[in-house]
Amino acid sequence: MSVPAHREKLIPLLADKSITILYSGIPIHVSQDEYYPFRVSRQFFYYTGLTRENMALVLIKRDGRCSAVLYIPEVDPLAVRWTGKMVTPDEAREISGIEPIRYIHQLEGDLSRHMASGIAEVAYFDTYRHSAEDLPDYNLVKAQEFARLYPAVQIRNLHIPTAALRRCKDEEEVTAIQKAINITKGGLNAVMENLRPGMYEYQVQAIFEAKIFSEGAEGPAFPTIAGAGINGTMLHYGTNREICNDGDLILLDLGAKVDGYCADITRTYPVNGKFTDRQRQYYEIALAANRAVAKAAKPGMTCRELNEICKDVLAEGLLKMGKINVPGEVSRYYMHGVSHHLGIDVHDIEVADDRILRPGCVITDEPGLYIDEEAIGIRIEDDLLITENGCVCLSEDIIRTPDEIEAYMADR
Ligand SMILES: [Mn+2]
Repeated sequence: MSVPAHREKLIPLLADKSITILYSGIPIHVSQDEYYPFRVSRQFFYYTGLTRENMALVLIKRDGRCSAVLYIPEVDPLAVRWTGKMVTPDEAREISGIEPIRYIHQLEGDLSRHMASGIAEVAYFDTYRHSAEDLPDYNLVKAQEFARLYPAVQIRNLHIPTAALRRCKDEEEVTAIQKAINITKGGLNAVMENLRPGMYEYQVQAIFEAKIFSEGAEGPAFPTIAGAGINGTMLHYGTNREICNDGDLILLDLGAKVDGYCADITRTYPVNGKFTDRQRQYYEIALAANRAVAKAAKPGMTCRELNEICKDVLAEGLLKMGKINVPGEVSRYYMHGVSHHLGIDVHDIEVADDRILRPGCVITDEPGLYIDEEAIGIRIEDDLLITENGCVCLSEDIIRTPDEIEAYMADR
């Protein structure tokens, strides 16, 4: 992971006489002695390559120069006994490329000394808030604490410069996404090999997840969606408790996570291995939209413009079928955007006031049709890397045409 390069790119975006304090996060309590699985701050991961709790990165910029210090917990033999190995200073140095490494219990004292010496007029924290109803996350809590202690220091949001950097992926990031996609492909092939009428959706999920774990993925990039029949028309269906009936389609929106990066792929398969004529008609329309977006995506465009292209193709197909009477009615059967950015987050962070695609952006291409009254839900999702003059489909060889799918499922 080229995390030192990520920090180097951040430095020019930071104000002079500034301090940046970014925490990895703390485990969130569920009940009794149970904690939610720890999820590291994605920004902390981007700048350090580390994924563990109770760590912090501090950057101090003055006179155009920037120093970095990484704070980690001291290895505690009792904690190791219960929950396994901790990151040693040598490992932290090796992974992050940061020197010096100090202990997290030294951070408060260090900050107090820095601030007393008047080192910073600006302090960067990750103060991103997804929704006003959300509990504040750890970085936001620490920003509020800091603001109470040092009210004269201006707090700025580290999320903003970080979004600008994370938007364009470097070679190593693209490699990680490609690995995640390749493992996802294996999982989807395993599904096609084993899918049968009468199976439960969770069994299909299990086939996919067993395969990606066995191929070395960290796990699913997000909760696997396996929706058969009418459930395929619910965009983020995720209970996966129902039966896949003969004659149903099953919509699978899923992905592996590898080296901290996500794949996000959707395929829609006939449960019994063969599309009905009606299903195939709709499928071909969604596929035409998928191909049109992959053909059009290039630097200078926006995801909104790609969505217009997608909607035009879907509307044209539905008009031809006689399913709708005017193009605007397409929104009855297609109601989401065709693209989002993809990276460390499945819905990767975006730059709010600059949505133009650039080389290095990785976006999804995911048209769908959701026909409730016929219990047909179809989505075909690929991942595109924007290049200098167009794009490459990183998931091109995950089979997607009805003929390919039927042939693969017949040959099992
Ligand atoms: Mn997606």
